[in-house]
Amino acid sequence: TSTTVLGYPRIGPRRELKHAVEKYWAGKIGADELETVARQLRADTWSDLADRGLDTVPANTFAYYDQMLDHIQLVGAVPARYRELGLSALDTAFAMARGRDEIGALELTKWFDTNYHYLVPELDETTSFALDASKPLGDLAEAKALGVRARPVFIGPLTFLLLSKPSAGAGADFEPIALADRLVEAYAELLGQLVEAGAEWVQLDEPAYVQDRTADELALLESTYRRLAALPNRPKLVVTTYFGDPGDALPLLAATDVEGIGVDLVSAPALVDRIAGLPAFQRKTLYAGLIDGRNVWRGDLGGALSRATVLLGAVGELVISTSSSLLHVPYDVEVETALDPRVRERLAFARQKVDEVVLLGRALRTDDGVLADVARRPADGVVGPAGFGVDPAVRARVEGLQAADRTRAPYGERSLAQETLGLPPLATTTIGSFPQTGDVRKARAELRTGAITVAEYDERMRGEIQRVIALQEEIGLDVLVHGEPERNDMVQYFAEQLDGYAATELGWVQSYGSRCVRPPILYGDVSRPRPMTTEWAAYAQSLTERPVKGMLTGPVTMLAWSFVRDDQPLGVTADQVALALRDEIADLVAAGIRIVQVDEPALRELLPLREADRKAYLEWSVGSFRLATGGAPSAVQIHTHLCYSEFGAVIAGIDGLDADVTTIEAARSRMEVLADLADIGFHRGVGPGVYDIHSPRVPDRAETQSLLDAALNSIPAARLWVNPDCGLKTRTYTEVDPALRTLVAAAQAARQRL
Ligand code: THG
Ligand code: ZN
Repeated sequence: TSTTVLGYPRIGPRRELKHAVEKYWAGKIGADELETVARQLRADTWSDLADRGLDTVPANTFAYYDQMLDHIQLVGAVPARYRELGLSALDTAFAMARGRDEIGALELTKWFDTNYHYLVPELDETTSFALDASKPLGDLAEAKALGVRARPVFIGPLTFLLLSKPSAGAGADFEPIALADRLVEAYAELLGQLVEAGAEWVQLDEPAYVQDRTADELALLESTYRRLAALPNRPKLVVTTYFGDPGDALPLLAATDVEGIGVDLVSAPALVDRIAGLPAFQRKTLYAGLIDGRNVWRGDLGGALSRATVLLGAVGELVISTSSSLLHVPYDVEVETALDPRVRERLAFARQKVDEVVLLGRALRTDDGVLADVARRPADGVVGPAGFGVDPAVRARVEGLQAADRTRAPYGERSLAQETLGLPPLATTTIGSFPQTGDVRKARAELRTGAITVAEYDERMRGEIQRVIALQEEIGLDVLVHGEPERNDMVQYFAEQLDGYAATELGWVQSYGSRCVRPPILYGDVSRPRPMTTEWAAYAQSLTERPVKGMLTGPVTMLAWSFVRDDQPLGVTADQVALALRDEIADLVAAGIRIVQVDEPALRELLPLREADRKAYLEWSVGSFRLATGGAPSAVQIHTHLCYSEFGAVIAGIDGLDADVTTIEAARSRMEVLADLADIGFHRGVGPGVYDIHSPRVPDRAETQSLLDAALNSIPAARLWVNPDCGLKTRTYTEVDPALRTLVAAAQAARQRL
């Protein structure tokens, strides 16, 4: 038995990489200094992992921006428009990641069902691969100099192709997977170079095979790995899947001559029995993902030990490992000194997970008492029997829920009752946040450090709200917002106010490139000790005759962007959050708010990777939204907002939310989502964004008008709303002010023509 992990965070325990990369972009440091920071981070990571007792460590998991981006350069698949810039390799990578001058960036999209985002390779018939292995070879040399045994990690050829998209110039029938033969040649060359450089094992990640795959794609997996395994001069290969069950891919892989197979036994514990039933595993090294790589709870070491013991008898060699790369969890829980110790003792971040892997390895290898200790350790990620985090009232309330709690009056009845709002056709609004000015950020920082009192802070926020309301009235918007100056992040803000949630100080996780998030930790039963948003909303409403929207984050998004307890179904946890929101809506209504928006930008994100699991997901996720909003009187208009595109797969779910108005990202995709909505007979209010706020460009009148006309083609004016794509938080007033005036003018002109 030996021990390893599949991958490790790279941003640095204090976000050193983020800071260095952003300084490089700003021209404050050169490439040499950036490279020095990176080399030090790699060395620190490898030394720490080896010191903690891992037998082998992953290499090539470091990336300045994204591992997929590095892989594009490794196999020489850089699109011509970036190659032609004639930049250094580093600057070419950053050009692909961020765009440069007139040239846009590669598309960014979610890495499976995690919160990490990767850059999407663009391939076509003319793509010819050309290997440049300097980065992994450099890693190997660095690790060797430190005296650690490193295992280079790469995205596997098929996952690389399956996650790619055809470039704009590709033929209509072109699919990236057609390039498999060509790409495998590059991998063959890569493996040759790695074995020459002394790599004993190489890890090839094929997580695309935990998603539904066609028979052809499955056959390609087997033939590809037969080919690679047949190479005369190569390191040992371990092919890993994670985030789910590889299903039919498992026996196919086992039938090839690759030496190792890695599986995620946390998300798919039933794999233990399947592996024990496959004789081919008697000749394999199993990389057993027994410690959760993507959630933050201390592992159930007793359970892991008994699974490992079953596997010991069923496989040739056993390597204890994590279920996935540790990229998805923060570095170290030890530094979180402000966390309630009763929460902290249940947590394991990346460093603690390494310790768990090492401990399991020792327990299996020796009989020095560790084994008994480990076996006795209880499962975590659960609220304790001692009662901490348990709220009997919340549990009873969830158990007592009825179908009627999730059902409002029929839409026709509601829309009649909502006529009292007096809104025109093509009503204009915004998504909620206004630009976060330097003053607003300064006030938050000063409150944190104690430089200003709460009263002074509240006064400044009221001043900001007053300004934002006056501006919206002057611009002529119909439904106003208070602008959310008091909110840092739409999930964090509510998590801080709910019981059952904890926050970290340094628990950063990479989201994309240099951007990080600090997901709150949902550890116990959730409840709302007091109203969360009513004061701000009521204050804003007191300043205007026009309706002001109350703004809440929906239950699904509250889970998707947090680390969530795993001792009960997500649907139960979502219902607990939903009840807190339901009470908040009741308070908002009592305070005179007539429109409430419940945002669910992450509805698409938690969608299960396999079709078979999606129905159940949509049932609980949509159900929790309906529970949150189901208590609103008919005259109260419920809005929701969705973004991050690819709505196709959840379109029925969007309908199921039963919101009176749905605002949705659409400007970039030229209103494609409207056709999907029409297909399912969506008949409530829709606000497809006519202003793309993800770009600093201020759209002109003609552009806004043409998007609005496109929308009017599929939605009648009475149900069509006119609004930006998303919140305005990341934009500046110099962009937002003219863009909103253009938006209102376009709506007014269209009304004239009705
Ligand atoms: N909030 C949360 N999670 C999210 C998003 C969000 N996950 C998905 C998506 N949106 C990710 N997008 C971003 C966008 C910006 C940043 C991070 C993720 C970002 N982060 C700051 C940084 O890295 O400098 C830190 C922000 C902070 O100080 O809290 O800019 O909207 N929860
Ligand atoms: Zn949005």
